[in-house]
Amino acid sequence: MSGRPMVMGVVNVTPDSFSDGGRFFDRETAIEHARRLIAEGADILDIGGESTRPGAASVSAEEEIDRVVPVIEAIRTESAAPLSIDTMKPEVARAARAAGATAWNDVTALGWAEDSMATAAELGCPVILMHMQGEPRTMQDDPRYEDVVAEVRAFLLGRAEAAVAAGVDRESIWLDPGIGFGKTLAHNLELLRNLPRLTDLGFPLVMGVSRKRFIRAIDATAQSVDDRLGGSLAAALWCAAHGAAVIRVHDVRETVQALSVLEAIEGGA
Ligand code: HH2
Repeated sequence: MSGRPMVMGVVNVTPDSFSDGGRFFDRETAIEHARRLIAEGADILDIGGESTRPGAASVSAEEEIDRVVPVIEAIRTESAAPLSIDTMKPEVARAARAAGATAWNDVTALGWAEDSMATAAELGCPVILMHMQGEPRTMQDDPRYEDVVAEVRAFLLGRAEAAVAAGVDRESIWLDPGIGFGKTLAHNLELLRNLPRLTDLGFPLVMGVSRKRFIRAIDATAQSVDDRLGGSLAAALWCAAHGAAVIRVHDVRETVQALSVLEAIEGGA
């Protein structure tokens, strides 16, 4: 590995169940959070207005735009940090890009809408194509694969080729195996063990392991997402040591520190 991977800090602009103060509260909280992640060393922020957790309710494009655009505009006025928009909807990606987002992170690999591919080509920014089996609401019901690594690899390559055919610049494509998206613990571990079979596709690899449920499946005491920092760091270091280009995380400060220590050790080899 040369240099540490980029750290992508997660900024959610989704309603706060403790808040009855309406969107202003969520917005201000998100902007404050984004500032903190930049100060903690995030290389890129991933802004999302719709949760992709299993069972999460879906949100209209208008609502999503209403959530994320003011946050992107606010961050843009005070920072030049790269910002990705985490959405499956082309109209949200378009609005976010107009507001200053510099990349599109799509958990459906540009497969959600008819015009997703064409929109990505038109926006002309980096795009993250992620693998998911099924759809968020039901994806964890009973995921099955013959060979999870081969299938995820073939899917990602197929989507990358389709994106290039639709006019997306090859250099703008990043791939992500979608840890936890329609995968059992065994599937997630198999993918993590075989990262070189994904990096050898020749595209930067994005990995989202932070606070995910597979950590709870390994450590039953990690019921709450707040109990999963140790597992998140272990997985982030593994991904970094096996060629990931970007690690998507909630705990930016701790991850930057862990990656810096790994880099220092490797630098002395
Ligand atoms: N994971 C989540 C959302 N978006 N995007 C990419 N490219 N890769 C991922 O692994 C990924 C993603 C879900 O993360 P989670 O921590 O469960 O939810 P949230 O986004 O609300 O933090």
